[in-house]
Amino acid sequence: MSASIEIREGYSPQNPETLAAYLSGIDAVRAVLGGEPPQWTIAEVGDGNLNLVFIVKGPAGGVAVKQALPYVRLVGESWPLPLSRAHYEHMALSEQARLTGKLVPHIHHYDERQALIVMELLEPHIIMRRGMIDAVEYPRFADDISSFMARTLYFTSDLALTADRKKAMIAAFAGNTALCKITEDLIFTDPYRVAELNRWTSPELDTYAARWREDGELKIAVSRLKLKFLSSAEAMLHGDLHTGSIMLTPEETRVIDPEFAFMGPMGFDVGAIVANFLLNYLAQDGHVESPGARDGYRDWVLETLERIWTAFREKFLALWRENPTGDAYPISLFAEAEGAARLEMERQAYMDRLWADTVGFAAAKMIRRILGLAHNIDLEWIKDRELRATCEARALTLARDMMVNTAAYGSIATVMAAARQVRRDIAHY
Ligand code: SR1
Ligand code: MG
Repeated sequence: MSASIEIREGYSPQNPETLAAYLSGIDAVRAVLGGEPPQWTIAEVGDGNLNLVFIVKGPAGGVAVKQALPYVRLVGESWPLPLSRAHYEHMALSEQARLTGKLVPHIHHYDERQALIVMELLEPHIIMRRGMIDAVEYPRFADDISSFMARTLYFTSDLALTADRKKAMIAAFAGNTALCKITEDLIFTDPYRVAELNRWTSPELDTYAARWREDGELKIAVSRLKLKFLSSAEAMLHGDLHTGSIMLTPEETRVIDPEFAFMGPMGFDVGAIVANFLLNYLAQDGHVESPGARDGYRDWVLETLERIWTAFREKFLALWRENPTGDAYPISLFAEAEGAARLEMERQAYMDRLWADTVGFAAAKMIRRILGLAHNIDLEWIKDRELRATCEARALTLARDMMVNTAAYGSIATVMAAARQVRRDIAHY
């Protein structure tokens, strides 16, 4: 944590009154909203961990306004956080828009000094995590998110970029250190030690939390992952790609909130999706309305996860075959038939390594949502504490095994089978 709250000249946190006056001075926003400021309705709706979020509606349309606060909203002013995260979010959103088009919200206006982004209002889209808690199926999602990940990760990697452009991207995102530090501490370190902000379902899971802190094998495994996160600048990551960072309808998907963006290991983004699908799968028992009511939905969650990984792998490989423009694996070295065949084998091996990273990072992200500071409502909203603890114990057990025995999880099918098995194995925490 940095020592004091950032003071930026001209910056002030908005409220509904100040925001109306501010937006009335921006032609592009006035055009979207229509009418005059007194006709606009403005509500602060932020329920995330870090920022202010306003929904603004006028006679002609609406916008969403996101403004960074100089501290972590979830914790308060005792945890300062730089406003520069809006700069990195804007840069990542612009790059993601270039690479994926309509899979991210349109930006109407960006104000660097106010650390404020005015975006397309996503309506009737909802946060995916909420939809999955209500057992809503999203038939387009596997195709959309696999395209998003394949395109953003491939085209910002050394497979597509020349070394100078790749290094320029590393330089551009290198300053997002405070957001990376949150991840380094909250995902890779705190759940495995006594830390002030840790929390879990207590006393039910006290023995689990203690065992996780004493587990040398697990702490080595998570430290290897942390080293990879710290040192492997493979591609531009979204950096926080959980189901709370996705807004969608059954027909349309938008990825939001890339303020944790930086150049890091690809498996971290893919692992976030895997982790959040597994957590939702294991949380479904806590939301069952009547016996068997969620059986079909649980299958949909795992089958969609399988489709996401399979489609991602295929799309990433296709991009590599069609766009071998980077300085890694120079195509001129593999022109003849034998070289081309070897390169194809290497591509498959590359994806296998990326899968192994994905399994490890997914495990780390599951554990942090149960033993660390920031939890998932998939589990938090289970009212029956015993049932919730049982769902969480299953997730912890699966995640531990994925992290220390990653080699046993060589395919998405093995992960799906293990998720099904852990529900059968653990009847009570
Ligand atoms: C203090 S921030 C906690 C978490 O919220 C964000 O969504 C990230 O997941 C971060 O780790
Ligand atoms: Mg977020």
